[in-house]
Amino acid sequence: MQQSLEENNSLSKNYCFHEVVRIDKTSLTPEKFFQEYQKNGTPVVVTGLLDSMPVWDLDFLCEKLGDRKYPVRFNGWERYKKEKNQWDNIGSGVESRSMPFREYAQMVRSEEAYNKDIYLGRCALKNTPLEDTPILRQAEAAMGLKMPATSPNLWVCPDTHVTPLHYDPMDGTLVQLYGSKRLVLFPPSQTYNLYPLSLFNYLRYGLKLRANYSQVYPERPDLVKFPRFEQALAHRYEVVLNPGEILFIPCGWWHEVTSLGDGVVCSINRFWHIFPLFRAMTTWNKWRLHSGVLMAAPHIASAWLAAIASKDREQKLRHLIQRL
Ligand SMILES: O=C(O)CCC(=O)C(=O)O
Repeated sequence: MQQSLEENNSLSKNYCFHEVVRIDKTSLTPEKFFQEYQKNGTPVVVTGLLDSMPVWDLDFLCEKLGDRKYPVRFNGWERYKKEKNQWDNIGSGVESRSMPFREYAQMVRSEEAYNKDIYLGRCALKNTPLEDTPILRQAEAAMGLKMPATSPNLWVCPDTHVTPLHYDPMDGTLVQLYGSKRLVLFPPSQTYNLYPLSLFNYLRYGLKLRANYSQVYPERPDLVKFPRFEQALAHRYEVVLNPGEILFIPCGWWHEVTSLGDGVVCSINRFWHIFPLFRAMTTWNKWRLHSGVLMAAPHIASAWLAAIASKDREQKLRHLIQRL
């Protein structure tokens, strides 16, 4: 990856950042993707594979998903004034309400979603008309991706939403479909310098406050509280993902995602089993997270029992599976 001399226009503007390499479909082969990116776990943006994708705007999504219900996260803006270790929940742990897609689309159109930072995040497209999009399947095949761990997930929000700095326990592909997203990334080696939330939160709060999230706000870091973050800044990567582009995010890579655009922003992502096995075995961040989930086992078990006993069993169980 080449070093960019461009200055970062964010609050940490005194620091350079590295650029994520972009590779066009014309020079991509599954072998090249494996040798240069997947084998070692290196992020890359692939361009040109989705040029004939339909426009995934709100009208298109309402037509395809209309009355299907999805859990929608009510973040609210107040939380961003507090330290993250004072938050009640984070990411998939945020309180959500199930609602028809059409109702969420109306919230985006009326700006209620913007005013209250309401996010339709990580909603499985399984069993919907959008589960299997042939162009996307061909794109994944062109990258040589073979072992999906999940179905595609939909992410829809107004511009300005920020998904806080975190990492995932699997490889991921983030496919940008409408509007753009700016991602700030740090390699797994910087975990200690990014002050992850404590693993002990799992014992106290279950999956609400997960340890794969950083305590630092990378755009306005408090270097008195988090002095080691200054070392992480030397390893900062940044990329703006535009419609039709696919970002490969290897397991353990930290990323913060800011939605950009004018109105609605839409992406899908998918998680993949880590390949090759050697990288899966040696990615410490993955094991760190799995040990946290074990610590949350009593909370998870009681939530499942409550869901099984509830009248709305199917809906609640589906919701719990998504939160895992
Ligand atoms: O787009 C987002 O808001 C978050 C996506 C993400 O974290 C991922 O694809 O791993």
